[in-house]
Amino acid sequence: MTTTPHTPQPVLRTDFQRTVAAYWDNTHTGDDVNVLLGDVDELYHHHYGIGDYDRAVLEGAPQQREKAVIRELHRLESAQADLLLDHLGPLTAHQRLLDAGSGRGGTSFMAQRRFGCAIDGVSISQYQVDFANAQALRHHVADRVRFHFRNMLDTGLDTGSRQAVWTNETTMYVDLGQAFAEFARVLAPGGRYVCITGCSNDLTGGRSQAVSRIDTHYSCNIHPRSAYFNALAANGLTPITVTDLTPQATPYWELRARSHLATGIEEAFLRAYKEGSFHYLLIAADRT
Ligand code: GPP
Ligand code: MG
Repeated sequence: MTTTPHTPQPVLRTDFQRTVAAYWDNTHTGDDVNVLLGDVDELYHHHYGIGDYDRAVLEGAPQQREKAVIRELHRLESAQADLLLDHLGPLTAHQRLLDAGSGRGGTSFMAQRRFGCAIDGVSISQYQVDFANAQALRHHVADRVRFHFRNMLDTGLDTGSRQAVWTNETTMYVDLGQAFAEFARVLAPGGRYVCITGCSNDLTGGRSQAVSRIDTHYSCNIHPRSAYFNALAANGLTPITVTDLTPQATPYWELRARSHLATGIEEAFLRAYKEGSFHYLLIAADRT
C-alpha cells in the first residue's frame, strides 16, 4: 500500500472504536453462520443476502435440508455482493479500489475476480485482517488484494488514488461525515463510492425498538436515512443511484428465521422492515 506521510495516530481512537474492534476480534469470531456459509466456496461474508429463496431448500431430510439452507443463504449473500459490484462502474485492471470495513474479505475477492483490480481492505479488527490475508494467500491473490489493520476514517492511502470505494454494511460503525470525507479524499475525480447499508427511517420519528435491538445485538449505531445524504452532499459525493433493497432483503431473513442457523436477531429485522422503521439501501455516488 502506498502511504501518504502523516502523523501516525493509533488505529483505535475512541472507546466506541475499541468496543467495536473487541466485538469483531473476540465475540464474533465463533460465528458459525458466517463460517459455515463461507465454507461453501471460501468467500466469507459479513453482510446479508438479497433475492428470493428456493422453497425446496426447506424440504427433505434434516441433514440434506441443513446443507441446502447453508448453500442458499450463501447464494443470496453473494448475490448482494454482486449487486454492489455492479454499481462500481466500468473498471480496468490497473485501477485501485478500497474496501472500507473489509471483514473476512468476501466482497474484495469477488471484486478482484471480476475487475482484476488491486484492492486494499481496511478493518479495525486484527482478527479479520489476519483471516482475510490468509484467504488472499489461499486464493493466490495476495499480491493484488491486501488487508490492513487501519481505520477507514484515516486510511493512509494516497489522495485521489482510488477509482472506487465501497462499504458493505459497515457505515453503522462510523461517523458518516468523517468517513465520507476520507472516501472523497482517496477517490479520483469522477470515482465512484458504493454503499449498502441498513438505515433508520426519519419519517417514522425516532429509532424504533427493533432498530435499537439490532444496534445492541451488533454493537453498532444505525444512522437515519437523511444522515447519509447530508454527509454525501457535504463531501462532494453526488448520488447517481439510490435503490431501496428492503423488499429484496426480506426473504433472506425469512429463510434464516426458519433455518437451524437463526441467531435470534431475525425477528428484529423482519419487524423493522415490515413496520417501515428501517430500510436496506444501496447508494452509488460519484466524486464530483
Ligand atoms: C452483518 O454481519 C453485518 C453487520 C453486523 C453490520 C450491521 C448491519 C446492519 C444492516 C444493521 P454478520 O454477517 O457478521 O452478521 P451475522 O453473524 O448475524 O450473519
Ligand atoms: Mg452473516
